[in-house]
Amino acid sequence: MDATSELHERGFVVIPGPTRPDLLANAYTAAVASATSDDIRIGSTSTKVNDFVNRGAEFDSLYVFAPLLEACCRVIGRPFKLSSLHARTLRPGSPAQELHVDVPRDSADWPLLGFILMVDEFRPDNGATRFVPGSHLRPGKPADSISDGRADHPGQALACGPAGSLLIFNGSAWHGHTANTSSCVRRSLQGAFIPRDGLAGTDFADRMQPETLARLGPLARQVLAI
Ligand SMILES: O=C(O)CCC(=O)C(=O)O
Repeated sequence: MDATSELHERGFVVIPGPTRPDLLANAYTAAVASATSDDIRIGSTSTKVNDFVNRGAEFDSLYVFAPLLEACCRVIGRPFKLSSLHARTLRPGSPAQELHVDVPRDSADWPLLGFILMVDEFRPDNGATRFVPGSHLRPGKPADSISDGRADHPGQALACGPAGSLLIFNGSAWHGHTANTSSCVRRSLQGAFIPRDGLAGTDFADRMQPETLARLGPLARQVLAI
């Protein structure tokens, strides 16, 4: 099945990403290390760092990557913008995340196109994202029919890939990270596109740094709605 059909029918697809994995890992490490506390959120399973639009040129190619924007055209189907782009480091020993959809269907932010750039390889033992293929084609969210959202789902499939892979998914597909039973972190850059008239998670116009703005071309400015 080609990538377009896979995204349409299964609700997710893994393709090679735009950045060399070694350069990506180095840039991620440096960017996370230099973030200030107001942009860092330490949750029960993960540490997140906000706004990877303003954390270095190494990340610029991601949110204008042609296959990602093509996926937005298909899934969102009308003018769209980047809503968020953050780092997520999933700690070793973390349990599985509940299956969920990213936005309700009656939200102004629907349809949502999500993406995850794998800074580390995504494997069955380190928390690879799971999906229930085809679930985006049916109305309803996991909590409507599942009592334990963390439990394995009989129909689930793992989105595994080598470092540098890009996972693209329909935000209505039931998904969540699996348990990280390995002894290492699972690092990723995660983001979402939403309809242009939706409410972005991050106000990129407000946060825009002069040095970022200076290097952004017309496509990036369009995608960021700045
Ligand atoms: O980190 C992952 O694998 C999935 C993340 C996710 O689904 C979320 O944060 O909503």
